[in-house]
Amino acid sequence: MAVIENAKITVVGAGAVGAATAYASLIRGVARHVALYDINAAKVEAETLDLAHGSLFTGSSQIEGSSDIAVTEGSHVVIVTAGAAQQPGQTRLELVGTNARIFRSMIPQLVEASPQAVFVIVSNPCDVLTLLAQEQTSLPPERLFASGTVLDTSRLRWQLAQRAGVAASSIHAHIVGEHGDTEFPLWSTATIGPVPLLEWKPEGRDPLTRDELDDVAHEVRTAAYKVIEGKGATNYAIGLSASRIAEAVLRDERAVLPVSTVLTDFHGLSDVALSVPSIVGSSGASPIHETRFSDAELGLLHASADTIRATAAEVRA
Ligand code: 6V0
Repeated sequence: MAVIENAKITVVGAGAVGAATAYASLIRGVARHVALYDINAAKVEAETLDLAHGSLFTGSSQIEGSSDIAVTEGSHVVIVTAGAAQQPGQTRLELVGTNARIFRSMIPQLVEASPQAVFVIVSNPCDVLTLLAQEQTSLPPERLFASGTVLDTSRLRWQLAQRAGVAASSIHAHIVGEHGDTEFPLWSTATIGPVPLLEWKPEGRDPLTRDELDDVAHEVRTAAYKVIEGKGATNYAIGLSASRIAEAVLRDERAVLPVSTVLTDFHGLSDVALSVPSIVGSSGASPIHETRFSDAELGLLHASADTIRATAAEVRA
């Protein structure tokens, strides 16, 4: 596998999340060609024009957009953000019926247009939709996965960075499980640089306590509700997260990111999509089976899997 030259990414859905993903991809120079596709012709045309008007400042990346699915053809990465968004007070799992219906007709068409692409599902609930889309397309699991808890992990590291007085990029800690209410941090293996998290001494204060870590986990789990309450959607951080995943694929980075793939024999879990630390490169995402879990963390991972399975079963019924 190799770095993809002259790459094309497609962002499906030109709403708050899709537009932010396209914008982040353009300003980060993730791909030479960025395509935006939405069934709402006026919206996709307006967003594309607005993005194109900044071309002078986005290097050599080019943007095109359309309500014709042909615009997506030949993509190397397809990021799917289409569908209804969470309303204030609504959980991600409550969205599932609407978005599963949209996916049933849309995903096969996208796969037909870009048969070699890596597909990244962002629409919520992203784990359940990934599981259903995987069953529908029979693409290898590494080539169809969700952005999962990449965003939540960024939220976690930002929170810890504030408290620990160190750069977020030097904090090695992941949120895993469902991208939703049953997600949790892998505290047992978290470190700051080489130092176990609970032994880290922030300048001028005592080490972080278990209670503080519980507060952090709670803040991360409820972060989206807070943002949606205030502005109606979350979009910038997820846009950056999705474009970061595309970058890892297109540059064949083999970066460790907690994306959500359909698992096979992962600590006793199979046939369910969940986020776990995974290697992301040009062939897609592969879960890291050697990831260590404490007994309690493994219990939480299985509980998260049960929630996703139960929701998927309701949609299939
Ligand atoms: P939005 O602003 O309503 O945009 C959705 C867009 O999808 C609209 O422009 C629709 O026209 C378009 N659309 C609907 N059906 C189709 C279709 N069949 N083909 C093409 N386009 C279509 O929603 P927003 O952008 O705020 O959210 C999009 C999705 O992302 C929602 O499901 C959110 O819940 C989800 N998010 C996922 C996150 C994650 O971390 N995984 C984070 C934030 C939001």
